[in-house]
Order: sequence, then structure tokens, then C-alpha cells
Amino acid sequence: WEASSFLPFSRARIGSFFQETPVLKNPFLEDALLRGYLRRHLPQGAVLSDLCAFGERVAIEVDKWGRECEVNPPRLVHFDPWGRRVDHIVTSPAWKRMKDLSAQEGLVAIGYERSFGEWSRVYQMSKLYIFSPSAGLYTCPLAMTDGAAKVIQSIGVSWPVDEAFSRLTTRQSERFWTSGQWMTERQGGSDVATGTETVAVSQTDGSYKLHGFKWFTSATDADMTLTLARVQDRTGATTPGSRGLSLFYAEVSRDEDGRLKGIEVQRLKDKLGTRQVPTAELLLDGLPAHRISEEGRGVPCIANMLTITRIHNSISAAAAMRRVVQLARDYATRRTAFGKLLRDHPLHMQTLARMEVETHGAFLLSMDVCRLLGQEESGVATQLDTHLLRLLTPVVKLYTGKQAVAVVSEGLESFGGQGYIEDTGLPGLLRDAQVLSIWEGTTNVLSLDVLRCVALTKRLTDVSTLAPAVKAVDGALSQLQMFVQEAATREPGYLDLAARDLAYSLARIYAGALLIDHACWKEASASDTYAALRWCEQDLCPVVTKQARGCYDPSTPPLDSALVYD
Ligand code: UCC
Ligand code: FAD
Repeated sequence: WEASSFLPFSRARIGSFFQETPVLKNPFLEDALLRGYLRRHLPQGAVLSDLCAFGERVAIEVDKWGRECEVNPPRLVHFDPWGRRVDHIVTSPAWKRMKDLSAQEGLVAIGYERSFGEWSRVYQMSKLYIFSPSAGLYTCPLAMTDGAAKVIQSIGVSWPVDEAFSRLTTRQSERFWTSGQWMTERQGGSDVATGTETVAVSQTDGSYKLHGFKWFTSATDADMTLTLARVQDRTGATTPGSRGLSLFYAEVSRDEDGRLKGIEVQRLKDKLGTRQVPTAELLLDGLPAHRISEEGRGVPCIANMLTITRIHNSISAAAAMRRVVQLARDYATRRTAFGKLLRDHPLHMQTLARMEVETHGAFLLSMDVCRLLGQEESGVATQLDTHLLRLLTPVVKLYTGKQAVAVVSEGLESFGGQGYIEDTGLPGLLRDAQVLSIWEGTTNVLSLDVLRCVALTKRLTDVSTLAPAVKAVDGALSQLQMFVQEAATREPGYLDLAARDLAYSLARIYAGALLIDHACWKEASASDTYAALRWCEQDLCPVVTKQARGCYDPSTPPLDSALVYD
């Protein structure tokens, strides 16, 4: 008999309480908004049962692979044991399984099979939305693959890209190819027109060889890529600026000795997040390539890819928010503090409800862009729809990318200290969210893109319970219209300074309209109405609020600079 045998904490005894872990359940069944949206717009049984089965697979099987991709990141082997340069990017078995799964589940193919007409993109993106937070970032190569297929389709599926198109869009895993998107060089990722130094040297057979240095290339284990370069004339001269850029198609292949043809992998990037993805610096040293745009029309040609990858980015952003909310609300049913479950603390529920409202907005914004894309591709879009797609793509990308970081960060806090612990898998969600506002165009660069194409439509329906929300959206829309008219008369540079707030205003007003629209559906729930009302309580038109404070006046840039460099 010893006193210590009654003590719960002694030697090997570490106490008897262990916190239950949050459980990932079928992300399709757990998502009332997704299911409601699909019931409303795409109620086909085949779609719903496919998404339900896929959701089950994600929860039970795929999520573990995603984790494996994170803990077993890619590495670069420069040399073989005998000193020969090989540049092998070694990826995990889970990363390779993601490739097979992506083909078999049609994660790119669905968008091109168009079995559900104008709703095919909504179906495809719903599947990616379920997949994304468990995908080990395989959504990155899929986005670029989809973007490359879109570019090829837009220029015409013929030699030399016909085989590539069929491989990018196949469901056969052994034939499936992924694509890279190599735009960024050391001098510029945003300012591609100035930053691109890569030159294209024409060959006698009409093809080219590329020489340059690509500073960021993601998922570099891709089978092919689209990339920008300047065609040299006979004297070796090139045209500067955007007008000198052409778009090239290149296959990433190896010679009989296993060496990459015309490419050296300088190194893999050491990144904050997206560690699952091999992101490399590449020396292009005579990479064989085919020009697929007219000379000097590279940027407008690759813009089709940007549209697709930016939409994928928005879907991933909304999906990250959704995942953290799903896990947090599950945890709130398991964790007790101050004598009751977290779900019974109203302040904690308020925090989760605010995250849910943001997720509602991000989901509806992203899906609406997918809807518009599907309409355009099926030839049923009006001219207004086409303009709206062009306008909303950067708006939705920039807004959801930023909000994902805020919501996921708040989400981590809802697990307390455990949210900060690596092997829970939660910190990776935040690291991966942080990139969403950087790649595929930063917030400011996309805000300026919005200025290229300002146009707006009204989607308001008056329903009494929603009256305050309708009033708020209507008022904000009028304010926005007045702002745009007035700003057009102001000095040069005024609109540039307002670009980010303008883009935010567009996102918030349009999301408000979508939330109201969804809440007006006859099968909408009380929570749909509540979400719309809550969304519309925020400042829907920050551009006007900031304008009233003089934020865009010509006096502010020198004050900003002085403040920053004080
Ligand atoms: O980051 C990258 C890959 C990351 C991995 C993939 C992740 C996918 C998501 C996964 C989710 C998990 S790839 C690198 C991405 N890079 C960028 O996004 C570049 C950011 N910079 C811009 O967006 C710039 O605005 C540029 C480079 C597109 C254009 O800048 P410029 O040089 O000022 O261009 P201009 O002169 O204004 O435009 C040239 C032409 C014009 O047409 P024309 O000549 O007919 O007047 C523009 O109207 O291109 C047209 N254009 C567009 N057209 C420019 N942007 C667009 C657009 N977005 N759509 C249609
Ligand atoms: P900069 O352009 O130098 O931007 C710096 C800051 O200046 C930003 O805040 C920006 O918003 C601001 N800024 C720039 N211009 C303006 C302006 N006119 N007005 C106001 N503000 C401005 N690229 C590829 O091509 N292929 C890839 O596969 C790829 N993968 C990537 C993977 C990762 C993990 C990351 C982090 C990046 C990747 N990129 C890739 C590069 C990415 O697209 C660029 O980093 C991004 O577009 C920004 O370009 P930059 O780095 O040159 O930043």
C-alpha cells in the first residue's frame, strides 16, 4: 500500500482526462448551404449522389492522404549517386494518389464533358470545394491544368496541343496530365510586362527554344506548361513591354539519360505554407516549345488561364472557411469550459456565427462566378453576364482570399491552444490560406484589374423580412454608382487609390444581393434569412465611407509615404 497508488498524476500516470478530437464528417452532408444551393439550381440525382459519395471518400480516405502530403513534402534530388545531374523532384505516394484520384473523379474533366450543360462548372467546382481542404494542395496543379485546357480550347484544339488537351481533360489516370503556369520572373510577378526576360529563339521547323529564368513555378512535377517569352528577331532583338510577350506551350520531358530536356531545377522554395506543392526556380536552357498565341498577344491569351485559376482560388478560399467552421462547430460539442460545452456559451456561438456569415458570402460569391462561367461556356450568357464574369472574377478572388485568412485565423483560436499545435493539422490550414491573396494576382493588382472593367447589375428582390438587408444593399448600390460617376471626374490617380476599397465594395454589395436572393428561395431556411441580414449590417460600401474621410485626396499619398518612412 502506497499513497501514490491513489494519485492520478504520478510517474507514468498522466491523468485520466483526454479531450475528444474534432471529427471530420462527410463535408457534403455537413454543408446545408451547399446542399441547398444545389437543390435549388442543380437538383439532378446523379450530381447529388456523386457529391455525397465523394464527400464520404474525402472524410474517410482522402483527408489522410492530404495530411501525408503535408508531413512528407517534396524534395529535390539534384544528382544521381555518380554525380550526373538528374533534378528529380521526389513527391510522396499520397501526392501521386491525388493525381490518380483527380482524374478518376473527373475534377477537371467534368468542366469539359459538360454533361450538365450550363451548370457543369457549378458541379465541378462543388466537387473541388468538398475536396480542397483535404487535397494536400493538389488543387493547385488542378487549377493550372483546368486553366491550360481553357486556353487551348479558346485557341482551338489542334496540333501541337490536341494531345495535351485530351490528356488534361481525361478521366483515365494513366493518361492524365497536369500543367504548370510559368509567368513569374525575378523582376516581376505582378508586372509581367516589364519583368519577363525569357527569350524565344525560333528553330527551322517553326518551333522555338526558350532561354530564361522562371522564379516561381508551382507543382513543377507537371507534364507540360504554358509560359511567356519574347520572340527574338534575326538580330536577337526583342520587343519590350506587354506587346513583346507571346504564349508558349512546352512539354516537361526527359532524355534517355533521365535528364530534363532544356530545364535545370535551381532549387525548391522554402515556403510558409503550400509545403505539399513543389514550387521551384527553373533555368530554361533551350526548352523546346511551340508558340500558341499570336506574337505579342501572350498576356490576353493567358488571361483565360488567369480567369480559371482565380475562380479555383476563390473556391479554395471558401472551402477553407467552410472546413474550419465545420471542425470548430464539431469541437464546440465536445469541449467543456467553465462548466458547460462551448456550444452553450453564447459569445462563442456569436464568434462561430460571424465566421459562418463570412463563409456564406464567400460561397455564394464563388459559386455565382462558376455559374456565370458555365453560362458563358454553354453559349447562354447575355452580354451583361459576360461583363459580370470579367468584373467579378478578380473581385471574388481578392475578397475571398483575404477573408479566408481572417476566418481561418479566427477558426484556429476556437480550438484554443490546440489550434496552434502542428500535428492537429490545423495550423496548416492557416499557412495555406495565406497564399490565396498573393498568388494569381495580389489584392492590389486585382483591384486595379477591376478598374479595367467596372460594370454592375442589380439582383434585388423585395421580401418583407429581408427589407433592412434590401434597403442596405440598394442604398450601397446607389452610393457606389454616385461614387463611380464622381470619381471619373477627379484627377488622375484618384481611382487608383480607391481601387481596393472599390473592389471590396463591389464584393460586399454583390454578396449581399446573392445572400438576399438565396434567402428569397421558397425552400430557404430561417438561417439563410438571418445570414443575409447579418451580412448587410456591415459597411457595404467602404469606398464611400473612406471617400468622405478624404482618403483618396491628392494630399494623402505624400502623407502615406511620410508615415511609412518616418
Ligand atoms: O501565381 C501563379 C500560380 C500559383 C499556383 C496556382 C494556384 C491556383 C489556385 C489554386 C487554389 C488552391 S501564376 C502567376 C499569376 N500571375 C498573375 O496573376 C499576374 C498578376 N498580374 C496581372 O494580373 C496583370 O494585370 C497582367 C500581367 C495580367 C497584365 O498587366 P499589364 O502588363 O499592365 O497588362 P495590360 O497592358 O493592362 O493588358 C494587356 C492585355 C489587355 O488586352 P488588349 O491588349 O487587348 O487591350 C488587357 O485587357 O491583356 C488584357 N488583360 C486581360 N484580359 C489583362 N488582364 C486580363 C484579364 N484578367 N482578363 C482578360
Ligand atoms: P510584387 O509585384 O513585387 O508585389 C509586391 C507588393 O506590391 C504587393 O503587395 C502588391 O500588391 C504590390 N503592388 C504591385 N504592383 C502594384 C501596383 N501597381 N499598385 C499597388 N500595389 C502594387 N508564379 C507563377 O508564375 N507560377 C507559379 O506557379 C507560381 N507559384 C507560386 C507559388 C507560391 C507559393 C507563391 C508565393 C508565388 C507563386 N507565384 C507563381 C508567384 C506569384 O504569382 C507572385 O509572387 C505574385 O503574382 C506577386 O508578384 P511579386 O512576387 O512579383 O510581387
